[in-house]
Amino acid sequence: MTGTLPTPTSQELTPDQLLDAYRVMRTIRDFEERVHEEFAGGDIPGFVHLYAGEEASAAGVCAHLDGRDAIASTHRGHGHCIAKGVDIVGMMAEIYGKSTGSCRGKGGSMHIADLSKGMLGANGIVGGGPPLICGRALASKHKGDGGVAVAFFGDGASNQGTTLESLNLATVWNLPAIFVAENNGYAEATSSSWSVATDDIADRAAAFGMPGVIVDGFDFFAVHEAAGEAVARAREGGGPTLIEVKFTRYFGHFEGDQQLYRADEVANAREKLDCLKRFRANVTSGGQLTGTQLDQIDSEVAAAVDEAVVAAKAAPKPDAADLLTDVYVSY
Ligand SMILES: Cc1ncc(C[n+]2csc(CCOP(=O)(O)OP(=O)(O)O)c2C)c(N)n1
Ligand SMILES: [Mg+2]
Repeated sequence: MTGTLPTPTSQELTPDQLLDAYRVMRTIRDFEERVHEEFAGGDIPGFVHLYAGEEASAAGVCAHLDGRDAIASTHRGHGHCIAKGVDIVGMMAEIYGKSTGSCRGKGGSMHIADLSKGMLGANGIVGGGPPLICGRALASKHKGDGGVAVAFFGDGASNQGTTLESLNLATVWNLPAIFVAENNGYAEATSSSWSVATDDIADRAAAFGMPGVIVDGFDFFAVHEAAGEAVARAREGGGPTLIEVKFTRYFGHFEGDQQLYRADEVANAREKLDCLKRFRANVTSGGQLTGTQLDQIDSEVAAAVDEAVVAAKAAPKPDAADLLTDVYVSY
């Protein structure tokens, strides 16, 4: 049941939904471009993996989710957090390791979580998210709360046993689960053409008895349509789906990666495939939105990201006394 869907258009969404989608993608892009600059300045501790270029995946999937739903993310998690509604002021402070951060500065970039938003966490364990969402989806199924759970994971993570076991369990338990394989062509510096046994990750869906679809990850509308079908099926008790989203990440695997394993693919993608440019062309040529409306969002987002950085820099670090707080969950 693997297939590629026809390219949908902006006609199916209201102007407000289009504005929301654009704001999410623009916020992710600006946030990531700014973290890239700030990291180079040397004030951000730890490892940072940026999501720029992949915005349409997080935005297209999370547009269908609400307060009942949860997502599990990856080490490249900022975009997933933003698309699920996590506050960027708290996120930026977290990345700076400050006490006002989403996890009080103790997690950093790779561990941002906000359970109040259904964001179960970025995750330093490659393949860590799929088992988590099986648990969350099983809980929703038993509670009958209509919730779905989504795991975003990379092409590298698609080879992990945890991911393959989760795909199996999701079908065996008929879970309201969605697996979004974000195939950016590399796991660190290793090309997926070397490491993934099938041409397409979506082909693996058949082995686990679920539908598998491939979408152009530079096209918000393609992701949105595929995710809409998967979420509707999951909510109706129709079980899990595997969606493979193909695109290119714009920055290195981590900040500091020299990227000796690739040449001009980023410049080409930024110029010819970019999801924000395509979205703008689509909605303005179709007459749903004007360039002025989008420019307005650009300015608001730029100001909001700037404020988040200023606040993060000014915020205090956690105290030594905070070391032993939040270690155990209390019920
Ligand atoms: C279990 C585990 N093995 C290895 C690593 C080291 N590691 C961190 S990111 C990464 C590559 C992940 O590639 P992919 O899943 O394609 O995600 P991408 O970075 O491309 O978004 C690896 C091997 C890890 N963090 N966890
Ligand atoms: Mg990858």
